[in-house]
Amino acid sequence: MEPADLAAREHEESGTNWRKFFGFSTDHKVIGIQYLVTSFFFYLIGGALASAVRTELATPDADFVSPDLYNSLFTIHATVMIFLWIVPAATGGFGNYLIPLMIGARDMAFPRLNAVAFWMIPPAGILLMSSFFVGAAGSGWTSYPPLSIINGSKAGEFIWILSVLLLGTSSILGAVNFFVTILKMRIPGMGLNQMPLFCWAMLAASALILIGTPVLAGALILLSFDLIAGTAFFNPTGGGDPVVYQHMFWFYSHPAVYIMILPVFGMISEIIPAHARKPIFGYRAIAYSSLAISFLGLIVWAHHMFTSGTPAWLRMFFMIATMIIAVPTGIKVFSWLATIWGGKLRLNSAMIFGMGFISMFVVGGLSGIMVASVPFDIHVHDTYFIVAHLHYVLFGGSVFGLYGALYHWFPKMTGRMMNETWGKVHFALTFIGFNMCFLPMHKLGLEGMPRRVAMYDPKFTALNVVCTVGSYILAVSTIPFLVNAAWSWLRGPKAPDNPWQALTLEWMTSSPPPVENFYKDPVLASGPYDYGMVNALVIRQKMMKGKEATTERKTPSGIPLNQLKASDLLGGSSSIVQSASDAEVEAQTLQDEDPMLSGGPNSVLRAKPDPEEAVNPDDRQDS
Ligand code: HEM
Ligand SMILES: [Cu+2]
Repeated sequence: MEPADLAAREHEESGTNWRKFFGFSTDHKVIGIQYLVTSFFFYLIGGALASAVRTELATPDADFVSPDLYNSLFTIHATVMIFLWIVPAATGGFGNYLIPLMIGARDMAFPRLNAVAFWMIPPAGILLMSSFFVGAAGSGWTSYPPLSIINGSKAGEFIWILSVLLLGTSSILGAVNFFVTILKMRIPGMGLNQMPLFCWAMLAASALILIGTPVLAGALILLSFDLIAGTAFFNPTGGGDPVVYQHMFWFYSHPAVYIMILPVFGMISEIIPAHARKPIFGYRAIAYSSLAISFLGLIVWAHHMFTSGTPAWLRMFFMIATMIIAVPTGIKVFSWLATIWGGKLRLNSAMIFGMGFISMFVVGGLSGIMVASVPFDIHVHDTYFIVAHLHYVLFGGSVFGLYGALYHWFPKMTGRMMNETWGKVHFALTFIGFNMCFLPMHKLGLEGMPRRVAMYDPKFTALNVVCTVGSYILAVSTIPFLVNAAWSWLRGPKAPDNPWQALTLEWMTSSPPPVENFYKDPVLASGPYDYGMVNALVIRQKMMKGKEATTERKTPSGIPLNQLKASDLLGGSSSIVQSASDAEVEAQTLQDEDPMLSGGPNSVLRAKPDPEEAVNPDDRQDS
């Protein structure tokens, strides 16, 4: 296309046609934003339900709502948060928006299927919310029979099943699309080991969706027969077995926690190196640990059933398998920390949410290892300890990560920058509110406060008040975000194409990108995380030389090399980086002394160019 055309086209698009967001679009970027906005809307609804739950729990008696309504409130709260917020936002939202851009494709493999998958979500959500008119489901998001078959309104329960079936179908259609797109549509030269880590994470999460969700669908369809047709698959009064439902449910729903966290792990792996200005530590370790988590995630489901009469030898297996998941998870956490370590951190909103993610997720991971241990779990099962654990991983983990990702990619999606000050206010309120709301629940649980009950022993009142106040702070914390996002989208300063100087391909096109993503086919000029490589290494080499030669070698401005401070090295015309000749830079290409420990280019853990199809001819086998 001629430059003149480009300008004209850009103009045409920048008069952003907002109507496209309300119609059936097959553009993955429009669909991604549709997912994000819709799921955020449901997040607000889920949050309102949570506030109602916490208001009820501010006092030991059931005085704000009836116990029945309370049951519906926490059931629909959890269902909305999982199936209408985190899963669609993390996979459908960011997955759709980012994957084609990151791999240099023009769209997803099946654009119409993609739109169909999205358009199943609003009706499912509306259906679920409307069930409040007939008495919404109230047996918990797990919907265990026989309770769910006899409890409350059959209509509400049936609507709940239909809604989750629709959402599950949408999720499966999305996963097929991600799978094919990632495997088949990467630009030439991008081998699997040159993919951004978000794509690896989405590959692992999509595998879980494809394997797990059909099993959930099976369980729910059988449950609906028990509910309305009087069959007895799970109903013990007719000879059915409720524990079979639990197995089928958790065969999906344990992997589901990884469906909710793996994509966020991927986002964190993009955000941290970009704002720490360092190559990611352990590329392959992070990539393959996603696959390991995905596999292990499939064989641990019965850790939710330690108290369901599961035989001892089986509990042993599930306990050990569950604890092993801490290994690949720890590999990721330590790799992120090593990436941050010694980095030149930019503490903007995206990064502080990213770092908040790491710290809060680790708390949830540690309580996870605790509950994985059978003797401990028998004590805390069905207490507030579990509620604390799951919120540290799902809110402290997934939601913090999603916020970080929203700040990070907002400029790309909208072409506008967000306000940093309000971003930090948002973080501070979220962090304080979150910990105030959920930290005390560990203690409540250890002292025996049961979950899913509207009333409690008055001795628990004080801590419950703290939790409730924390939840109100959390509710308020969304206001600065909403105002910031809306104002920035309409009025914010224009975003450059690559405001973070990031290296993945989505930053190599305009902000927002044109309809077909790239004006010209993108070229892989560097690995996805080669941040600060040349400068950082030149400095390092120079300092090594400086040490040997003591005072003899000086910078052009006369500072002996062994007395250099980092600030002397960065920027400025007399800086040592500038004084290195190109040849010198080239000669010292990017070797780190210890490949085992290095996060740099010769790290044993780093992505290597694929000799079969590398872009750089030097990396080719035959050249
Ligand atoms: C080191 C990793 C983890 C371990 C060892 C672990 C272990 C466990 C165990 C054993 C339970 C069952 C406790 C019980 O019901 O008595 C549980 C519950 C739960 N976990 Fe984790 N977990 C881990 C990570 C995660 C992650 C990453 C998420 C989500 C992002 C998550 C979400 C949940 C949820 C939602 C529940 C409660 C389910 C319910 O009963 O409603 N967990 N976890
Ligand atoms: Cu689990």
